[in-house]
Amino acid sequence: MANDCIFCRIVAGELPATIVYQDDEVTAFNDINPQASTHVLVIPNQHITSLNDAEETDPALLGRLLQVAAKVARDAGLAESGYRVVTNTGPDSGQTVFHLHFHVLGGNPLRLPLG
Ligand code: IU
Repeated sequence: MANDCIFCRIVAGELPATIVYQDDEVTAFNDINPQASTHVLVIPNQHITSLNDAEETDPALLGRLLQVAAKVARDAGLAESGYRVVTNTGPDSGQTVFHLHFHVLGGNPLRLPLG
């Protein structure tokens, strides 16, 4: 755990969040500033700064994050209507929290283009 990391503190239960899924490896919680009707963040419980660290990360954990993203979307009723899964990486992407997270967005038509 990184003591100065807000998402590590959410995983540890030290900061409040509406957690929609949690297991030994992964936590999912509602984004505090939702950009869609459903906006959930899916994060590893261990501190990983961003997708830039993917090559040093257990590939099974990376796969698990996407499985949980799909489960969260299904549980929110988005399997048929569709949803978007996004991870921002580094300054040009607008990443503001430096603990790897996948945004799961849906529940209304989503804007394009992405870039
Ligand atoms: P980004 O990809 O790093 O820009 O996304 C960070 C997200 O974390 C952003 O959507 C924030 O609203 C969200 N968030 C949160 O849900 N709870 C918090 O305490 C903080 C940020 I700080």
